[in-house]
Amino acid sequence: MELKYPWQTLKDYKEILFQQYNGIARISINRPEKHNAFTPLTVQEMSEAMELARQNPEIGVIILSGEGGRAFCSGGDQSVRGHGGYIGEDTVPRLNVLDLQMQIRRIPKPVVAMVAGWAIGGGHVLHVVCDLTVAADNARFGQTGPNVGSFDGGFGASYLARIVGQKKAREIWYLCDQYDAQDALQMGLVNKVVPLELLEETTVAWCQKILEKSPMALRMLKSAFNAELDGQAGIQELAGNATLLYYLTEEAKEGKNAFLEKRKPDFSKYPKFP
Ligand code: S0N
Repeated sequence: MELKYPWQTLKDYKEILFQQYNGIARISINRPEKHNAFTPLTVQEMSEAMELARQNPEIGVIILSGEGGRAFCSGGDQSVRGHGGYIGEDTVPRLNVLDLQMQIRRIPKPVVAMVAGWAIGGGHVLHVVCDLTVAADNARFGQTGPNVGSFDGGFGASYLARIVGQKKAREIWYLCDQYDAQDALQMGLVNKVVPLELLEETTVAWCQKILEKSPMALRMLKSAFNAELDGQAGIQELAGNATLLYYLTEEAKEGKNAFLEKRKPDFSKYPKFP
């Protein structure tokens, strides 16, 4: 799939592309010969790129995608799956995609999955944990775990059930059927379906719309959506943002200044809102 926009490389990696265009970062799995199955290295690189995108003040939204136009991601690379996880060059078995899922969920910038072709297994879970999914008309979705001796009982099950409902989520996992883009749209699994040739354009247009919005409002909303589902960890994320906002106030600065100036703080002029 030829890209239409002049994406610029932010950093070179072996198994992913990490690029930016107009405030949008694109992290794309670059293993099209394996339908973009991930190895521990792929995940490690995605994780680093995600952190770089988080820290980069120029970046407001992140696109997750797969190269080649035939697959978003086909999950863990079964050829390197060993005893207790996926095995990289250091011979240590890892399930590090679970950390990446958490990172996507907690990064305070929207993450948009741009899905062409297969989103299967752990690859399906990756799009599920993204904030939004724009799918091409050739996209196909599904879980394979019970066929290949694997399962994701975390976000891959519980968050999926929040999106499509308990019955449908159980069907997806128990039957391991594949669903086309229209099926996915109907069950609320994706936000929009477009012809493959319009996938990049539409996803970028959605990202540009997001970039016009208040970054603080988006940050608060993302953590609020998470808080409802994530228990204590979700409250911690939302409360961290409340602290950030409080630190921006003169009222909070009076407390810090008084400490540094070795005087009693004077909060008397700050309103006691009803
Ligand atoms: C996607 C499928 C249905 C596409 O079929 P199609 O179009 O017939 O293409 P193929 O000829 O099958 O594939 C083309 C080439 O790509 C290779 N390939 C595809 N997928 C993988 C893969 N996942 N690993 C390694 N190679 C893959 C094919 O082998 C082929 O190469 P050649 O031509 O050289 O033979 C079909 O490809 C398919 O069903 N793929 C497998 C999908 C799958 O089962 N994925 C793994 C599912 N499990 C996970 O993802 C683990 C989940 C996970 O990560 C996790 C989550 C929570 C807790 C733990 C874990 C954990 O890490 O285990």
